Amino acid sequence: MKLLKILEFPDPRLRTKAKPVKEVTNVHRELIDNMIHTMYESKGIGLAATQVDFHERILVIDISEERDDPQVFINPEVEILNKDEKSGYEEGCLSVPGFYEEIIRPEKIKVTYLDRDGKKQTLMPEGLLAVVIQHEMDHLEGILMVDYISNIKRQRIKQKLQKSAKEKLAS
Ligand code: QAP
Ligand code: CO
Repeated sequence: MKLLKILEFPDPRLRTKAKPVKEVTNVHRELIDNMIHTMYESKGIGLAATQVDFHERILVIDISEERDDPQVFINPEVEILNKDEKSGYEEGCLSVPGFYEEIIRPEKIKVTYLDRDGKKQTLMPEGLLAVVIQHEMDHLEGILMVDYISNIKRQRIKQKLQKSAKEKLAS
């Protein structure tokens, strides 16, 4: 298994819109295994292919306490079941390390996707899983958590991350 490099905000590659997976192949399955490994090593609960600079529509998520229940979503599509029911959650992002912000999103969604065998699946997730799916699907559109917060806060986060990236390069 390979540890993949996770792109960090404001890397412009995070703004790439991912293309649908035409057919789930072993190349995809190998990437998925590496993404799951990378998510666990980084103590994450979700990772989108965009974040590891692969621009096809793939997500991996594990919200289990035991970290032994990886879920794979290929070509996910979300339907918002109730536009008026929203809730806030303190979100983090492996591409925005060290920062957490409350983001308001719809609560009730239905997700249709392919699993790692290319089989079509449907899910009506609740709570954290619904939040993480929406957060990760944003990545496939080139949208980041920081796009939902004020410009001033986003600028501050950008400066701090650029500063630590520079320090890491120099060390
Ligand atoms: C998305 O994000 C998410 O800053 C997944 O230093 C997370 O796994 C959606 C992480 C929470 C909703 C709620 C972040 C790890 C992990 C950090 C993650 C960090 C280390 C983020
Ligand atoms: Co993220």
